[in-house]
Amino acid sequence: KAEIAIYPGSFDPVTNGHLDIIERASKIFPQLVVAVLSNPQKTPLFTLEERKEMLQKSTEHLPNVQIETFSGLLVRFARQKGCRIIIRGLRAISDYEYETQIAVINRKMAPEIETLFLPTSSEYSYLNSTVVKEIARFGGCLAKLVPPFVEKKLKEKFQT
Ligand code: COD
Repeated sequence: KAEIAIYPGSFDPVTNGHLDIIERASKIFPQLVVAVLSNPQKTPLFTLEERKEMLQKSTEHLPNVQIETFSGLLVRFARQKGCRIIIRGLRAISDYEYETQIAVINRKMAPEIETLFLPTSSEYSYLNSTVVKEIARFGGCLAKLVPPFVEKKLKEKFQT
């Protein structure tokens, strides 16, 4: 069946690990919505607009991927968009516990929406946005971890 899938996250900022999942999911589904969370309770390093823009730039080569922002419940936004598949990436066992918990809660709220997990590619198994920010803060090399313009943005934030 032709389905629109949704890949939600904070993307603060987008990393090559996220992009790997986006590229792989965009080959499986005819349309992929990447949904950036606006969460007023958290203070991200990058604004919602910055996070969206970085994702847009990094997915320019993928015509069936669109970047959106959302607040509130993910399943509500997914319904609005007509998405019945939520994509999540899995790295370690620790991801599994957290992710299955969220998937079960989402399924209780919206039984018609399924969560599908894609395993990380081995080269990105250690990678997350927190690690990237930590390296940027101390002026380390980000070349293989994020796209070049994300590296530039990180350097601007930390003035390294
Ligand atoms: N390899 C593979 N996958 C990866 C990698 C990597 N190197 N890095 C990250 N990922 C995956 C993550 O596992 C995740 O699936 C996705 O990429 C996004 O990651 P993050 O860290 O940017 O995003 P999260 O995990 O902070 O996103 C959380 C949500 C925004 C999905 C969640 O908070 C949410 O849905 N909030 C809205 C409120 C709601 O509906 N809550 C659910 C009910 S409690």
